[in-house]
Amino acid sequence: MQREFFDNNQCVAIEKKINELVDDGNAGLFKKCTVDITPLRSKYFFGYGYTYGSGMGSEKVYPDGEIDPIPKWITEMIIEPLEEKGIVKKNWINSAVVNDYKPGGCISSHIDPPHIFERPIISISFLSNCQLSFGCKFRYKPMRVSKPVHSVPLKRGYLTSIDRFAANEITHCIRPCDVVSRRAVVILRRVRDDAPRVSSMELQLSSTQHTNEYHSEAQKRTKRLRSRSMSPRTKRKLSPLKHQQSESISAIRGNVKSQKQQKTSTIISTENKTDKQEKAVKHHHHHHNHNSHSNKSNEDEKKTARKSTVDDNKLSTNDNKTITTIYTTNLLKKKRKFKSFI
Ligand SMILES: O=C(O)CCC(=O)C(=O)O
Repeated sequence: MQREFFDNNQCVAIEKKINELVDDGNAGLFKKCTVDITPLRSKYFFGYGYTYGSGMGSEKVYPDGEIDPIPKWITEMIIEPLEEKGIVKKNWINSAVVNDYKPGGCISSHIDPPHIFERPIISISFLSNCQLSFGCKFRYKPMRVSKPVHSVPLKRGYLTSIDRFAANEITHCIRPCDVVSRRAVVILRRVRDDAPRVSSMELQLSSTQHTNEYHSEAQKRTKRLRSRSMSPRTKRKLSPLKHQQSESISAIRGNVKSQKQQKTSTIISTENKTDKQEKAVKHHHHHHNHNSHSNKSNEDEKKTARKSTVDDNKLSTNDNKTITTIYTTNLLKKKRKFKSFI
C-alpha cells in the first residue's frame, strides 16, 4: 500500500529534524546500540534495536535501556498523524528506525525478521525519490544486483506499507543504482512482545569484544575538527595521530548463513498482485533459484548466497563478531583497505 502522506512543507520540516539527528549522531550523543554506521548508509534505531545474530532467525532485541527512546519529533510529526489517520492503532508503533543513505547506498535483500517485528512494516521516504525492489540477488566484488521481480516507487513524502506476501514471502532491498542522491527513510514498526532478547551476559561479551567504536569515532571527529583550527606547530606535534584522524569506519559482521535465506526468500508480489500472478512469480523464482543446470552455477549461487550475508546490515557496529575496517582518506583514494580482526 502506498499513499502520499506529507506535503513539501512537512517534508522540509522533517528533513530538518533528520539533519539534526545526524548531527547529534556525529557528536556522539546517542547510545552505541542506537547508531549503526557503514560508509554509504547510517541507521539510527529508536525504541528498540536488534542484533543481526549468527543467522537468519537468530536476531535478538537489545535489552531495555541500550537504545535511545523514540525522539519526540518522530512521535509528534510522524507517528501521531499515522494514528490520527487510522493507519495504525494508538501506541502500536514502538520502534522507529531512520536510515540515511548517501548516493549509491543500499540495503541488500532481506525479510524483516518475523519473530521480531509484527506486520505491517511502514516506511516514509524523505529527501529524494527511490525505488523498493523485491526479489533481487546481490553479488559482491564487484557489486552486482539482479533485476527486481517487482518494484515500487518510493517517492519523497510517500508512505509505503508492506504486509503478507510482500513482507513475508519475498525479500526486499534498496539497490545502489536507485539511490541517486541522498535519501532518508523513517521505518515504523512494532517489535513483538515475545521477541527474543539479548541477555545481559551476551551484551557484556559483545561489548568486551569491541570497544565502543561509535563513541571513539565521535571523539576522532571532534579531534579532527579541533586540529583544523590548531597552529601548524600543534598539528606537527599531533602528527602521529594523523592516521587515526583520517576517515575510519568500524564495521562488525554477523556470521549469517544466508544460503538458507536465498532458498527460502522466494519471490513475491506486492499486496495487490492476484494469486495467479503470485504463482507465476513464484514459478519464475523457483526456476531461477533451483533449475540451475550446471554445478558451477549451483556453486555460484551458493557463493552469492554467502556473500549476500555481508550486506550493509551485517557490516554494522552492533554485533559481536567484529571486523574493524580502517579506511584512511588516502586509502579511500587509493582504494586500499586494511582489515584487522578483533
Ligand atoms: O529504505 C527503505 O525504504 C527500506 C529500508 C529497509 O528495508 C530496512 O532498513 O530494513
